[in-house]
Amino acid sequence: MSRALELAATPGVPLGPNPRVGCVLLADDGSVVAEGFHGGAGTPHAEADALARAGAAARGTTAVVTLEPCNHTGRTGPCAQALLAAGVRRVVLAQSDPNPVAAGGAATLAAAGVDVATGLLADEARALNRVWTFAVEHGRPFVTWKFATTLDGRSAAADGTSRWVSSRAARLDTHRLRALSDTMLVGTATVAVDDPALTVRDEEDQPLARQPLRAVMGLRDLAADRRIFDAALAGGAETVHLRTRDPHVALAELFVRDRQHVFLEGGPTLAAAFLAAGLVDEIVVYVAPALLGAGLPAVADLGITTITQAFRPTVTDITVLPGLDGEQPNVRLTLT
Ligand code: AOF
Ligand code: ZN
Repeated sequence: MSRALELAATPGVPLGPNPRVGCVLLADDGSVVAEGFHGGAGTPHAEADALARAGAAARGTTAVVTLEPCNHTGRTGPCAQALLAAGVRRVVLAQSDPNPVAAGGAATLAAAGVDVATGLLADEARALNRVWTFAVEHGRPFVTWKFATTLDGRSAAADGTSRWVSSRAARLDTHRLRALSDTMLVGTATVAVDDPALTVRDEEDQPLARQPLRAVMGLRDLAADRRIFDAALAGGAETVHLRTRDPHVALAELFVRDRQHVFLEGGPTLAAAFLAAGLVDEIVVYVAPALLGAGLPAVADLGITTITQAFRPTVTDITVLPGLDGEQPNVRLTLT
């Protein structure tokens, strides 16, 4: 199963909307007959990939697979049927499929007389597909709220300027994290005031080939000349204006568009709305060694009036980002 997890994590597989899955076919003596992995939506599932490589040698083998074999015909055929047709005798799987459309393969296989064992390295398999699992189980995208702050909790100066609170190293790190999401989301006020391009760029400031969806939410009309609407600037990245103030509605609309990981980038009103709705699943904050004394907070009023009401997320990582070109280091905190 460790090997199947490695196969699932094969580099270069495009991000979402499908999970990463690996499969190893074993002979009775424990030797590997064939290996396979899923290369992204529309390509063969991991089991089908391994079965194709094994050919007739698949008969009588044990299939070790990181996700419950699917039981449905989606973009490709059902893996449970393919395993049966190939004569696989035993299936060992890690994570049960949380997707109700595809689930049921374990029961189908067992009913046909295949010996099925579930749960081996299930935590590792869930962690590998953390965002996909979350989105399927909750019926909405996973939300990462990212902000940059000074030592005294300011994300912009009193005149609204925020270029740049954090260091170049921190901004490069932000682009790396943006690229791991499938959607960047800001409020209409941020687009009107800051006019961000919301593109993902490399160290040479060139747009990456794959750009996350650029989403803006809020009721305010936006001028067409805002940089977020400039497709040429972003290597063809799409933009959507969600005409709602309700985070639940916005996430529902994004989920319908197969979005699984929203990178929420402000501003303070939008962040407060998501926090108040309990819709922030992870926080990434860049702390810069700067003091403003006055200025705009990262998040608007949450209605908290006394210290016992403080929102206290759990720190999962602290990383120092060394300064580039003589800049001071910044600190990145990750919290859930
Ligand atoms: C498997 N093996 O390798 C994967 C599975 O649209 P489709 O046909 O690609 O189906 C996608 C769904 O199938 C996905 O949401 C998940 O439930 C399951 N993925 N199942 O047996 C695989 N990638
Ligand atoms: Zn399948």
